[in-house]
Amino acid sequence: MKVLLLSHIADPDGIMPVILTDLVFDDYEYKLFEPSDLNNYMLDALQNNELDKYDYIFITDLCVNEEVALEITNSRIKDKIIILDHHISSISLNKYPFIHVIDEQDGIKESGTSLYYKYLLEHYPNPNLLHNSVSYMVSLVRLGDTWEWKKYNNLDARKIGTLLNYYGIDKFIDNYKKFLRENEEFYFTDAENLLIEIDERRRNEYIDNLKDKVIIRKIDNLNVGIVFAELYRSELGNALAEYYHDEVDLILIVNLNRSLSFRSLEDKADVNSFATTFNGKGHTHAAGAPIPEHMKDYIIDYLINSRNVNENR
Ligand SMILES: [Mn+2]
Repeated sequence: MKVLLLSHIADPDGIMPVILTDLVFDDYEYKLFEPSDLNNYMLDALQNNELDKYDYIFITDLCVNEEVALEITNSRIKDKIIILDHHISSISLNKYPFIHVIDEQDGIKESGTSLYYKYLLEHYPNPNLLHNSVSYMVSLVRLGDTWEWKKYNNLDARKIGTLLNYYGIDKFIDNYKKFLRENEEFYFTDAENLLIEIDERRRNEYIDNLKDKVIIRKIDNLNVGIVFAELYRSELGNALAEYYHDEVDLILIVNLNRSLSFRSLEDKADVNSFATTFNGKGHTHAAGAPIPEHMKDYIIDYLINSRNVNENR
């Protein structure tokens, strides 16, 4: 039985399904995508019949768009593909039998990893999955991804993201494939704990330093705190949203080399709908969007035009 997993490249919630797949299936391949790239991949792969060689196709922490969902419905793969996502922006796609977008159930917020874990437990029971280490790591990833760690003050949850940053995707996967097989209980090694401690200090300094670099602008009747930054996206967005609680409805982080991120506090703006005005999407209080196509060119042109050129030089 050959399995294909397509998942989200950006964070532990997208990466953990690769590790779970490894614990359960012998013969599998995986590919990781930014949300916008998944649709193009699927259209190409459907066109080239590339997916015929797989017996099962899982898509986790991501969802296709309507166009691709229709293509799948009219294809040979419609009975062997399952999409498990928790991004509320895709909830209307639940009308397709192979798409399961679940944001919350039984009073807990779901994540891509937690939905996939439940699915595997139900359909592919395997002794590896029953290790406490696995269920605990799944719960850490879910708490981290849904930001519920704050509610329970579970500091271990955010450590997983820190380790993913340091290990890098491939090493993170290799490390936990082995660790979760070999260990009944989950723990961080001494070296990992040291790394996490150093990172915490760096992160606090980074966030503190950006506090006075926020530019507030009114957009669509919302006060938006805008900041240019590349690191610690979620922590930064939430820290700034708290710091500017009285002045802004949401924080917009511009990472020129990657994307736009929108963050707001529980009692503040719906950033999912705000993000759609930037061709983006996500959750009610955390969303993303691509960098507008010509933004870098505009900045470069502005930079060139702003030069103080002495004509008589
Ligand atoms: Mn997720």
